[in-house]
Amino acid sequence: MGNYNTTIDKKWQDKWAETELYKFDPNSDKEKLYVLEMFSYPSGSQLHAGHWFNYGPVDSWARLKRMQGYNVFQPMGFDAFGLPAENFAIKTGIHPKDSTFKNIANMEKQLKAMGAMFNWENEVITCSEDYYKWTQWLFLELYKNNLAYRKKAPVNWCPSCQTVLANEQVVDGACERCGTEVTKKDLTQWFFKITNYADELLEKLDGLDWPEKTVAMQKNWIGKSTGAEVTFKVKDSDLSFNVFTTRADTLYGVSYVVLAPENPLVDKLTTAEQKEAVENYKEEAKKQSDIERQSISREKTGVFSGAYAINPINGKEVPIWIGDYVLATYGTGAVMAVPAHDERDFAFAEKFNLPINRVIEPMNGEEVTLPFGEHGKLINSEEFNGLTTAEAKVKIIEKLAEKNLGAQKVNYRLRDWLVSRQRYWGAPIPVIYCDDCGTVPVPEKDLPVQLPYNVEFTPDGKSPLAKCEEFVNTTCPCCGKPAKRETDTLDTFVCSSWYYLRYPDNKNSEKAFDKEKVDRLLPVDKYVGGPEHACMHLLYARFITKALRDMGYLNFDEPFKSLTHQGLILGPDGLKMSKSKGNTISPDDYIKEYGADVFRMYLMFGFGYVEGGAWSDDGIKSVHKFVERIERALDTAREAIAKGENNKTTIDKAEKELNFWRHNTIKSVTKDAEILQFNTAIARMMEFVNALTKYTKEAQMNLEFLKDVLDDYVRLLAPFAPHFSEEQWSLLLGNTYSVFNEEWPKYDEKALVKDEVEIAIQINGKVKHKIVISSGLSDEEIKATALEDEKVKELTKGKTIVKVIVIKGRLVNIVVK
Ligand code: ANZ
Ligand code: ZN
Repeated sequence: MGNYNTTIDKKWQDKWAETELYKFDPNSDKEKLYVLEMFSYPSGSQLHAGHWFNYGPVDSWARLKRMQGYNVFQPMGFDAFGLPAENFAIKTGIHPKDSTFKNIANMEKQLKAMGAMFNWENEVITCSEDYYKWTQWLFLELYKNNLAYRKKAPVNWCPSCQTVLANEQVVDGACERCGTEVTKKDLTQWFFKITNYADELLEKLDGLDWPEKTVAMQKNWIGKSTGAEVTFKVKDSDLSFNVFTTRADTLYGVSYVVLAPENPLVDKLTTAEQKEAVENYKEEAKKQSDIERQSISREKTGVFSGAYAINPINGKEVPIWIGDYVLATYGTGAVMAVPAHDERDFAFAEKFNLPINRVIEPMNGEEVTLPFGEHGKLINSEEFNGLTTAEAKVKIIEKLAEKNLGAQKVNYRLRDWLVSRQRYWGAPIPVIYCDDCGTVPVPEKDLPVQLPYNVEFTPDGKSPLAKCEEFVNTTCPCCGKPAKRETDTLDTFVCSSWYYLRYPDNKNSEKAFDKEKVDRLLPVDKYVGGPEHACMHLLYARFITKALRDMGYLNFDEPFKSLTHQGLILGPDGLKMSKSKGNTISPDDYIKEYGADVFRMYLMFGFGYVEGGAWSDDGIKSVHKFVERIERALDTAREAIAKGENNKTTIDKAEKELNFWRHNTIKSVTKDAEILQFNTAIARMMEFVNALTKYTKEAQMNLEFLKDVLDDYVRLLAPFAPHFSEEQWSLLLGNTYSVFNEEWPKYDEKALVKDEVEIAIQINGKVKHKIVISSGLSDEEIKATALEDEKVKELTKGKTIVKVIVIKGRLVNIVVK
C-alpha cells in the first residue's frame, strides 16, 4: 500500500492556502493567462462527476501553464439565481436564498478538496447584492443606449415553469428546463437588442479558436439570409404588404401568397364571407408550436382570406391565403408561394388545388419532377427567360425597384433576447412606472433594487414580486409621486453574460469593473465548459461584450479567444447519469477511498477530454495501482540516493537509456497536455515508470544523475497529481517548496537520438546476425565494423565477398560467392 491518501491532500491544501501560493499578482511581469471554467449552478449540494471533469483537468492545464511561466488567473464562482433553486423551494418550502447559500458553502468545500488553484479571493456569486447591483447597472446602461426596450409580443410561455422563455430556451418546441411543450402568449416584456449586433456576431466567429460545431451552431442560430423584399398590393384596396424571398427569380411562378395567421393584416383584408373560417383557423394555429408549423412532413393547413393580391412583376391577380407554415416572426410574416420550386408551397398547392407554374429549368434543359428547388435558368418569365437564377435575382429586383416595389434585403433568424421572467429568484429589473413620467429607470445611486426576502413565490403566472406590496409601491425618482416598480426579474443568462468581467475586480463597490484592470486580463485565453450553451450563454456573452465596448467600457471585441467543450461522463451503464436511474457517481466517496489526485488522474486518463465516456470502477482502480507504482519506484530511487552506496560518476548505456525516456516523456507530455489531450500524456508518464524501475535494478547507479531525473519527473507529474507530487517534491533531498514554483522541464533533442543502433547483417539477402553500432558512423565505417565482427568473419569464411551494401540505420547486406 502506498502512502498517498486524503491526509496528503489536506496537508498540501492547507499549506497552499496558508502560503497563498496561487494568489494572483496583477502587477507581475509574466505574461497573463486567463483560464476560465464555466461557473456552476448551486442547484444541488454536491459537485458531480461532470463538474469534476470540467474543473479537474482544466486546473491541471492551468498548473502546467503556471510552471511554463504564465501569470495564471483562474477564478471560480456561482451562477446562483434561477429556476432550480426556486423550484426546489416550492417543493420543500426552503427559501431559495437559504438553500442556495448552503449549497454554495458545501460546493466550495468540495472544490477546495479538489485542490485546484482557484483564485478564491476573486469569487463571484451572482445572487449576492454586490453582484446583482451591477447586473442591474448593466440593464440600465443597455436601456440608456437603446439596447433594452419593452414591447408587447407573442412570447414563448412554459405552462409548467409559469414563465416566459427566450427563443434559445425553447428546444424542439419544448421548455429547455422541464420539457413541457411551450405555448404562445401575448405579453409586454423586456428585450435586449442583440439583433443590432447580428452581423458582427456572425463575422467575428471566424477569428475564434472555437470548436467547429459550436461556430456552425451560432452561425445557424444567427441565420443570415440574403434575399429581397417584394411588395404586393391588395386588389381593390389601399392595403399592401411585403414578402421576404430568397428566390426573386421565381416571381413569375407565384400562384398565391400566404400570410401568417398572426399577421395583423389578416383581419384587415379578410372578406366578410371568409371571416368565420379565418377566425377559427387563427384559434387552431395558436395551439401549434413553431417547430410543428415548419415541419415539411406535416399535412399543410390553411384558409382562403377571400382577398387577392397583385403580382408586381406582371400585374396578375393571386389569391391571398392564411397558412400556419408561414411564421409571424420571420421576415415579414408573409410569403409569395411558388409551388413548382418550393417543397412546402408545393404540398400546400396540391392540398388546396392551387396552380403550379414552372419558371425554372435545369441549365442543361433536362426534364425534372416538381418541386424543383435547385438553381437553373428562367422559363415562362417574359423578358427574363434564359437568365440564370443568380442573374434574374438581381435583374428582377432592379426592375421592381424602379417602381418602388422591391429591394434587396438581408434577414436574420436571430431575434431580440427576451430577458424578463415572471419568477422570484432573479435580479429585479430596475425600472419604475409612474403615471406622469412613464417608464423611469432607477437612478444608479439607488441600486441595487433589493430582492425582498419575504415573498410568496408559488407560481401562478404572475410575477411573485407583484404580490409584495412593500416592493411594488415606491415613489417616482423624477416627480416624487407614488409609483410602481417593475415586478419581473432578469433572465439568469443576463447574470452570466458578464461574470467573467467581474472576476478581475470583484470587490469594486464604485463600478461594475475597472476598465484598466479588465483590459489587462481579458479576453479570456481559455474557456472550458459544456456544449449545451452554444446558442445561449456564449452568444449572450459575446453580445454584452460588444455592447459594453461600444459604450466605452471595454477595449476588446470578443470575450473568449479559445473555447473547449469537455465531454460527458456517463454512468457505468453508458447512460447519462441521473438520480432516477441510480447510475450516478459520487466523487466524494471515491476521493475518500483513493484521494483527489487518483480521481483526477482517472478522469484525465480514462477518457478523451472532448469525448468523455462511461465511468468504470476498474478504470479508477487501475489508476490507483499506477499511482502506487509511481510511489514505489520513487521511494526505491530516493532510498538509493539517500544510502549513497554503489554510486558511480560515469554516464553509460543504462544512463543513456533512462535519459532517453526522460526526455521522450517530457516532449510527449508537453505536446499532448498543451492541447488538452491528457490521456496520452498520462500514458507516457506510465511508460516512464518502467524505465525508472529498470534503472534502479542496475548494480551501480549514477546517483546525481538519478536525482536530476527524479526532479524532472516529479515536475512533469505535478499538474496532473498536484498533492501527490508536492509531497514527492518535498521528500526529494534539497528541494524547496513548492513544486509549482518550479519551471516546467525542457527536453533535450540530443538525448532523443539514441546513439547506438542495432542493425541486421544479411548474407546474400538473408538475415544471419545482428550487431550494435554507434549511430554516428558513416557507410564506410559501418561496412568496416561489420566485416570485423567475429560472427561475420565466421559466416563469410572461405567465401569471396563480392559486394557490401549498407542501408543506414537498418542493415548491411554482404553478397558472397
Ligand atoms: C419564394 C420562394 C420560392 C422561396 C422558392 C423559396 C423557394 P431562408 O433561407 O430561411 O431565409 N419564407 C419567408 N418568410 C417566411 C416565413 N415568415 N415563414 C415561412 N417561410 C418564409 O428562407 C427564405 C424563404 O422562406 C423565402 O423564399 C420564403 O420562400 C420563405 F422557389 O420565397 B421563398
Ligand atoms: Zn413621475
